[in-house]
Formats: sequence, structure tokens, C-alpha cells
Amino acid sequence: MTHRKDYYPSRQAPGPQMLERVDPVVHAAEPAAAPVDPALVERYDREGFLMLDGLFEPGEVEVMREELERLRAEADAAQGDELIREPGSEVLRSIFRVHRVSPVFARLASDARLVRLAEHILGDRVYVHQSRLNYKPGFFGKEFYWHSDFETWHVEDGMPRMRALSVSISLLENTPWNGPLMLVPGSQRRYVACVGETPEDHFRQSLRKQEYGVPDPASLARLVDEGGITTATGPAGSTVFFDCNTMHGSNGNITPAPRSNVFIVYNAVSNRVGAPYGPREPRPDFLAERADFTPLNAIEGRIHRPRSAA
Ligand code: 6CS
Ligand code: FE
Repeated sequence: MTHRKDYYPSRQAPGPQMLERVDPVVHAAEPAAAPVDPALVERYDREGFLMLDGLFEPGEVEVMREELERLRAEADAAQGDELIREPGSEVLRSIFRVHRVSPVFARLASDARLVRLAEHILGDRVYVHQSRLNYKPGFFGKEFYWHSDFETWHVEDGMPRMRALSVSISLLENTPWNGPLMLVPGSQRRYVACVGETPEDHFRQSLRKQEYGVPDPASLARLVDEGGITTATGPAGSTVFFDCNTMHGSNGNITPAPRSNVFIVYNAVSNRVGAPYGPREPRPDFLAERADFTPLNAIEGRIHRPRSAA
């Protein structure tokens, strides 16, 4: 392969480094064409995320929550790399690739309300790079340590540039106590190059408890000092769009109330993944789409219970 420039080197230098982002946060050619209030997109540009309440109707959230439970029951009797258990217990933590196995979440991934806004922000057509359910069970749900998703997707999956975003939809109420998503406003403009070589088959460990590709305390302190922390609390159905490089994490959940969310990651088709920038071997395709970069066709209308819910 010919020389390929690495704009965001990480896990290479002996010490941490804070680099400037070289890509725009909002790629939209026409800000006024936003499918939501353009002020929200301006905010996304500044802060690295935006929150929408009431994007989905209660009935739609109910359908998704039933599907979450159905998949959990199925997972209990199953084994597979895409089923991630909590560290220190066998309680279900995450299920990946749900947009490929579940008709409800496949439908969600193509939903016009999500796809059009993702296309607007990313200034391109989009495909799903990754999808997952996070269960964050009551009592046992462990934290997700601070990280930039892009750092991992770049180093381990070969995502070239910052032109991707995550949508997280809460399927249960997110309170200040049950380990809600925390985001650092403004952090999307900085790239914290992390320290330490990636161990082989890192995903087996990192998805339970991440220890490589995490930012150093001094860089984190600086980002939080500059931007503070915003907590994404709200009723079931609350939706957050956040940039692939926004620093985020969540605390453990020792309350009785689980905090379950569905995540869909949209990547610009022009930013499809190639060879990883770190390890030779890419991660398995349940974590990163590597074959099908067909742009999604947005589906209008409401999400319904699948007819043949066998
Ligand atoms: O490794 C990954 O790709 C995933 N890990 C985390 C903690 N967040 C984003 C992504 O789903
Ligand atoms: Fe993440």
C-alpha cells in the first residue's frame, strides 16, 4: 500500500499528547437546511453533542424496550462474541450488531429522523459503522471509563477521519444516579493521543473494562477544566447525537434501576474504514462494518411492533 497519512496518531509516542482536530465538526454545506432547529446544530458544533427530547413517541420507545428485553432473554441462552458480560459477573453488559439481527433496530437505524440529521451534520450519505445495546444493569452495571470513540475506531478499525457520530437513545429513564452518559463540551476539538501499545484481541477486554486507548489524567483534567461535564439525563426516549471525538464516559450503576440505551454509529460513506492505524489485524465485523458501505435509505414514519413477532 502507498503511504497513507495518519492525521490522528495514537498509542505510538511514549507520552500523551493533545493534538488539534483537523476536520470540521459540522460538515453541512447549508446550515439552513438542517432537519432540526439550526441553533441545535450550532450547539453541536460548539459542544460536540445535541440532545433531543420527544423525537420518538412513547409507543415507539415501548416497542424498542420490548425488543431490548427479547434480545436479552435470547442472549441468556446464547454465546457469542457480540454478547459482552459485565466484568466480575456474567450479567449482560452489551449486545453489538443489533441493527443486523433485530428487525426493530434495523428499522431504527434507517429512521429518517436519525439518518437525515446524521447526513446533515456529516455532509454526506451515511452507513452504520457499529450498533449496540448497553444494558447498564441495576446493582452490577460497571462504568465506561472516559474515552473518545474515534481514538479506538481510528487505531483499531481504520477509520481515517473525524466524520462519524453516535446516536444514543435511552430506553429507560436516565437519572443522575443510574450511571447516565457524561460528555465534556468542547472536547471534540482536541485529540488526546493515548499511551500504550494495543494488546492482541484487545476488544475481549476493552468492551468489559477499557484500559488502553484511554486518555491520561492530566489531559482529561484540562478538558474538563475548559468545558465542564454535561450529564445526559431524561425520560425514556431522550436522544443524544454526539461527535465521534467527544470525550465521554459513565459511572457504574449501583441503584436498583437499570439504565439501558441503544447506540447507532453513523459514518460518512466517504470516510469508510480501511486498514487499522494501529494493530495489523482489524477488529471483527460485529464491532466495525468492513464490507457493506451502502448508504442507508431513510425510512419515514413511526416505528411499529414487527408483525410476525414469533
Ligand atoms: O470499542 C468500541 O468501539 C466501543 N467502545 C466504547 C466504550 N464506546 C464506543 C464503542 O461502542
Ligand atoms: Fe463510547
